[in-house]
Amino acid sequence: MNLVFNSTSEWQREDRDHHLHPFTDIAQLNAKGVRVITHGEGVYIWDSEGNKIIDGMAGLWCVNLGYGRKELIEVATKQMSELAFYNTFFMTTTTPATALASLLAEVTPEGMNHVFYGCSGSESNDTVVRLVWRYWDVKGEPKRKTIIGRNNGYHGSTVIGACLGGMGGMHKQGPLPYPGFAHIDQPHWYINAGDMDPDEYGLLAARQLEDKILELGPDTVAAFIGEPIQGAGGVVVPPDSYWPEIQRICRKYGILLISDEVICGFGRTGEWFGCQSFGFEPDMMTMAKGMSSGYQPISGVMVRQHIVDAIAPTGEFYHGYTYSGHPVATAVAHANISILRDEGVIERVKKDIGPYFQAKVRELGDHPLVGNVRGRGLIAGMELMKNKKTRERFDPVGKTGLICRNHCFENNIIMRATGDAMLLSPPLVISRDEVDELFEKAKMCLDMTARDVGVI
Ligand code: PXG
Repeated sequence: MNLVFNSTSEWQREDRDHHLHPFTDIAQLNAKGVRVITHGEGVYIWDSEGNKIIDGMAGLWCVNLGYGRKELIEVATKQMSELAFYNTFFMTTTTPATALASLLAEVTPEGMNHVFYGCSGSESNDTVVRLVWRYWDVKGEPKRKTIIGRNNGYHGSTVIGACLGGMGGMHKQGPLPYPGFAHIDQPHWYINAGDMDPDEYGLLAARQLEDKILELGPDTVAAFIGEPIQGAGGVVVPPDSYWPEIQRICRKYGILLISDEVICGFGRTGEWFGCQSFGFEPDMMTMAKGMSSGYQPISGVMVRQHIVDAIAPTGEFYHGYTYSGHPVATAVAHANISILRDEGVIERVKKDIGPYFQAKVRELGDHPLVGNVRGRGLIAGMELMKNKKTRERFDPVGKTGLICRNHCFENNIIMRATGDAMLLSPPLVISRDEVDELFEKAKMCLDMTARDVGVI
């Protein structure tokens, strides 16, 4: 079987003929031809035409240590030769699976001492749901089944991930969400709040949770799940008042609070976890992406002690994946987290490169197309507006974002578009010079977009 093709057009042909891509308009892709990425180093990737591209999205919000870290490659190679696979079912473990669990207990918030492993954020959110249901069963409150998420929240693409999330497009393509999943608004101050004080709006947005709990009946609600900063939904940074109020409401009605840290976890916001940036203490956290800097598919749910204590004495929990705690993935994640810790990568996001990046992105707030800039650490969103003075949006929303994304594509910078928000989430190891390059290119693409849509 010939697995190696010689030219971009051959790769494109084979890809078109045999590969179904995630979240992709197939006809559109086939008309254009796929871009073939061949290698990466630091914050750059290269395509099969030799273009060097600055990756403002760290792969897919995940390559926190950047591409080509030798230590991670060596650890994977060594682990594969020692023990490429063994499972963690049936009273067994492997040394990397346990070593990583122990390290995770150290770097995650106080009181979180146990991890349940998966291979993707979606899988781990399925695990969260199984754990939530089990918890309330063993606590003697089996009526508590409903989980509340948020519109435009993203928790993955499995059936349950899509139920937890609030992506209308995904829901429409299935009979989703299933009963037992409910949603409140996202805390999007700029779009929803007019001139209201952000903290006042944060409280208002959080109180929708209380309204929803009362509407559903407090004794039927099991948990609330949210991303500290919504990522795929447009880098929606809630006002500071939001999360403490959400926590207060969860505690008041005794419902579990879940932080989906798949994007925010492992340093993205300048703290180890997003919940620490926003001052709340979840009962469980979903982690993936930055857990291994994307070098291996791995995820986990961190579970607070009181949940473990409730479930542990009650017999078998019928849940798990063949690759839960995969030895190569856990070995690589262990090396990745050790580097994040020992090299002070997250400290640097908090004190140096994060503030530098945020100052730079806020300069783009002066751009005629950019109505709102938001972010923390090394994550940012810029909302493109038809008229920033009157906060008039483009119609339809999304077309301008796509135009901008296409300019980025042509000019060798990766930015993601959600609606008309342009998003950045570069590797945490990005240098100041690379941040400068990123924003030079971003501004150029914004200028081109502004000309296309007649804003300058
Ligand atoms: N939770 C959050 C907060 C995520 O961002 C998932 C769960 C699911 O993880 P997996 O590993 O199953 O994909 C995610 C994933 C985008 C994009 O276009 C974002 C994600 C995935 C794919 C595309 O922004 N986030």
